[in-house]
Amino acid sequence: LLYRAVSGTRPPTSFRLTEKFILLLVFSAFITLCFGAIFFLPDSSKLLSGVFFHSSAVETNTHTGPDSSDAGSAGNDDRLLAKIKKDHEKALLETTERSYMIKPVDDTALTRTDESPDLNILGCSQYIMMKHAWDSYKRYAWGSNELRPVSKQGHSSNLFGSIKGATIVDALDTLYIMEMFEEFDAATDWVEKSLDFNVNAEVSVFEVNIRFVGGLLSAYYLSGKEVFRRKAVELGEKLLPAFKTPTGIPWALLNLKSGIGRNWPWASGGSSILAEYGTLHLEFMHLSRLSGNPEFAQKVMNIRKVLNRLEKPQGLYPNYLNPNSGQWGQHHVSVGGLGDSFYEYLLKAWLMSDKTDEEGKKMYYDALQAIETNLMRKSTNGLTYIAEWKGGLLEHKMGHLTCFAGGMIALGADGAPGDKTGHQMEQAAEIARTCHESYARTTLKLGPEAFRFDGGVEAIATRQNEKYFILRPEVIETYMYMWRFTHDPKYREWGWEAVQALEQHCRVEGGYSGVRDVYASSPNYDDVQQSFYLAETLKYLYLLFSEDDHLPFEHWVFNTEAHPLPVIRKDKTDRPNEVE
Ligand code: DMJ
Repeated sequence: LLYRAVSGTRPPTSFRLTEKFILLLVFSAFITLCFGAIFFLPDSSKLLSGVFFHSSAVETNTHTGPDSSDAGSAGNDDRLLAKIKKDHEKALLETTERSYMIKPVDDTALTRTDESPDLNILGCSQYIMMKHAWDSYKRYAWGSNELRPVSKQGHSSNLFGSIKGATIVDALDTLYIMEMFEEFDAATDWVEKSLDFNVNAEVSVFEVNIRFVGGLLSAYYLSGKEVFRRKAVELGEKLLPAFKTPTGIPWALLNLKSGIGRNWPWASGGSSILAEYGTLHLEFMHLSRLSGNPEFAQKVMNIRKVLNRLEKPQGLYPNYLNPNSGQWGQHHVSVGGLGDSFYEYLLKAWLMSDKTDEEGKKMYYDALQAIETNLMRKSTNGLTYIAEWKGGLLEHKMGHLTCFAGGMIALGADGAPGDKTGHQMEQAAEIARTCHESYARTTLKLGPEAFRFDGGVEAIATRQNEKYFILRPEVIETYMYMWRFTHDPKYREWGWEAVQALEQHCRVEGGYSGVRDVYASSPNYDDVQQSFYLAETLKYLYLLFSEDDHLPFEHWVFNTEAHPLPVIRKDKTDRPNEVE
């Protein structure tokens, strides 16, 4: 594929360019030689044997290790293959040597107690990807929120105001889970010395909550280091003024110093957004638990009260709600952007409460029923999708963000009321298939930001501004849940396809970059390595190829940024497997 992409972009333009043509042939032969291990694979089972991963190891070392000149200039096939083998063996040894145990730090944080299995080769490749993403961030953007992997410098989004280090905090638990303890210790040291929330700047309450509070909480529960608990509670307290509205529905934006909040100017008449105010619950319940301050829990429980008093059109939750009047704004409903993680948190609140939060459970299954009735549709050729709803009219578009719903529905299927478990598992599998198609139907084999089911197309982006891919996790997240619940090998195969596409089209010398058009013949980089790539995409890939009892769902619930939070047990005697 890479050979075709490279040679296809530089065709000789006429016979007079013979010299260029010869140069191109030499170049192509060189590329073929270097990546022969990938291209001569005859079938997917060989792919799954990790040969592709070998080249990752070489690339990692070329960017970071002292041997880089070797690998970069190698024209000799034998030398190159020997190096690939050596690097691979080294990487495999490192990962299999690691103990692979995650120890509980308190009475709810147990993950596993059995013997440590060897990390399989596929999990190992995600470790190598994480290493490249992390090392690049560390080298070029340490302390910044994110990395610009092409221009090799820091990148700061205004979502975090002047808080720094989003990638460090977002990546903490992935580093821990992959047992990259040296890197984890460096990140911990940065958190201790440099993570500062005393900033006179406006932040997104939602983004800061899911990435920073969520990241710190997970790091605390995994490692037991007090600094993470302290920082999480400190930041949580700084977010509390966001709830100072007549209804208690929080503002989207908050100045952390003045405590003054407001909403996004574009959001339907000053409304707050469902996916933002509805995605605080898990973290805030844990903040109350860890701080002893009930205020966090009270704030998020009040959000539910307000929602439950409101009439819902067709049982659906509009994305906009005015925090002053407590009335819905524009009737736009979406399981993708603006709505998505609200539904996710209803289900996960119930699961995280050890299935005691009956209100969350009812709200989730009722909402899912309304979504099925009003938004879920099947295309002419049988692809199930979740459309968007605008004042009663359907827009036959599904966002990449919406693809998380396959995993969510699978996670909730077991508790579905009536005898709907099988039905919901089928829905989840169909959504996973549709989202896989959205990747498979592109040139780069990466999914567009949104794809449509109208005008004769299915699962294809038709608008230029919907063709980009920013390293988002949702499709891989769904593969991971589907794999855990079904063990159908196709989910690992699909995940492996994504690994190959990421390596071929997003990996650059300075990290991983998003691309502007997944239908283009070669990548046009957006030059951003999103922090959620390390927090979510690489973590879900790693878990997809790990054993099921690594962060088992009975003990852990993932927040919407893939930060694992322990189930809060209702009764200590109910935990025979847990270490006291
Ligand atoms: C992440 O920050 C979270 O998953 C959020 O819920 C939605 N978007 C991004 C990743 O795409």
